[in-house]
Amino acid sequence: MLKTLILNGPNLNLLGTRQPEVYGSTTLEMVEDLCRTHGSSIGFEVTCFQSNLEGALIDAIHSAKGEQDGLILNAGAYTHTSIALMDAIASVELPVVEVHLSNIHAREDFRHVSYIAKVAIGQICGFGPQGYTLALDALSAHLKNRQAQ
Ligand code: CA2
Repeated sequence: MLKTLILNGPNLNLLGTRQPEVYGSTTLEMVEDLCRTHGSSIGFEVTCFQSNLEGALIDAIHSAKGEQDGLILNAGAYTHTSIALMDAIASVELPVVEVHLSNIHAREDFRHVSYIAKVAIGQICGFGPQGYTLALDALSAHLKNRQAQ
């Protein structure tokens, strides 16, 4: 069984409780349940972690090396600011799929820049919670293609 860590960054613990017009009414717990269920249906053991702290997210990325086959990351607002998270991803050499609930390219200019995109295998945004299951499918396909080569 393949293993993946789903990481959610700052303020995503508030999902489903505020700003439903932007981020929907699904809670983070519901998103994580969806990921575990969909993950196991396609052969993934899914671990979930959320933190509001940049350093805790970096530690989780470092710890994934040798433990996980890939990562799914919604870095929240750190997406647009964190060279440290980008460096952490580059250092572990694991495939990372970047996810955003909202379409960051249709929002304010400052959300159009992603440091994560520079080191991710791809980005999924604008599909709400379904973006996480699409990311699992994309990671699965990526890992299978790599095995076949
Ligand atoms: O669309 C996304 O998933 C974002 O990563 C969400 C971040 C935002 O800064 C990024 O530009 C795009 C914000 C997460 C805040 O989540 C909240 C959820 C409910 C209520 C308040 C904030």
